[in-house]
Amino acid sequence: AASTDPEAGRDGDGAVLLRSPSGATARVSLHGGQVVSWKNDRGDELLFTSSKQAIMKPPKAMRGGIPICFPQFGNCGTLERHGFARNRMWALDEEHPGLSRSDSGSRSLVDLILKPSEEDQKSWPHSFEFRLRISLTKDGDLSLVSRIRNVNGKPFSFSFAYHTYLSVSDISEVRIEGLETLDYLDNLSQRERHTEQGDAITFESEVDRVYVSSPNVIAVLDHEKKRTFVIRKDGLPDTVVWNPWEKKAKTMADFGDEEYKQTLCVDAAAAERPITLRPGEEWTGRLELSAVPSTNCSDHLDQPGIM
Ligand code: TA6
Repeated sequence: AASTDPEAGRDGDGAVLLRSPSGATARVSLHGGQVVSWKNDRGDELLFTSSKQAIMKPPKAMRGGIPICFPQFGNCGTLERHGFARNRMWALDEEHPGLSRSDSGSRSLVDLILKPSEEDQKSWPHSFEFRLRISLTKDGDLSLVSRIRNVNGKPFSFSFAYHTYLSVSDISEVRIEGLETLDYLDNLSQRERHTEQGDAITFESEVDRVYVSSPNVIAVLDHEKKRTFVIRKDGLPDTVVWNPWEKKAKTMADFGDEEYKQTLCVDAAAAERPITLRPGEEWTGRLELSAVPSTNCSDHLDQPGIM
């Protein structure tokens, strides 16, 4: 079995292990800077990962967890879908030792860094520094803070998403609150613009939409698990909602035919309009995920966005 090295807080695959005082845990792969597991203090896995993910070897990103889409979201550009950041090896950010250890010796945050390789600059000729801090709050909430600095001589533009695969009991039992009446771009029909109806969103077929200018707090309610995911974002105007459903699931080698029932992607994103950074400028995009018993989710929803 993969030996864990508590000292280094790394498991046999080199992933970084985070643990909050409340007992929640998270695993971060340096491949893609990807969160590949987030568990609550009872050890329940809150993120979906495909049973088929082993089929895809690096540099291909793992199907599940939270891949990071940068510098391009989806196919809106000339690069490979969702950009290259999710397919690259990231480094521990030594500048920010950031390895603050809680009293119990386990770490609750890690700082990673990505800089473009020469290869990357052939397809995307820009110099940047992407610093990513992943942490667990004392209550076990998962926080991701991305800071992208333009260390170039000229401006550049990018799009971005935290491609979050939530684990759900049964997709037909799930609904999203907070996107009602918003405009969305439908990726199933050439990004046609539509307006969402007035009710919470439920699922009965393939969905692939970019909800534009969405609120900074939305909720995903899983009736069967009596669990609500509260998603807070900052610096990311849009929310992408995706479920491949049955037909598309069958076309994906690294995704089980029935697995569309156990997951829903709800991504904090900058997808509609690219973000432009002038030389020396830095952008920050934050995501904070909480998983709370549905009984008291309204308390959480009333709280303002990320401080
Ligand atoms: O976020 C939605 C989306 O862009 C879909 O169009 C679908 O392609 C999904 O991402 C997964 O993309 P991937 O490249 O990981 O297969």
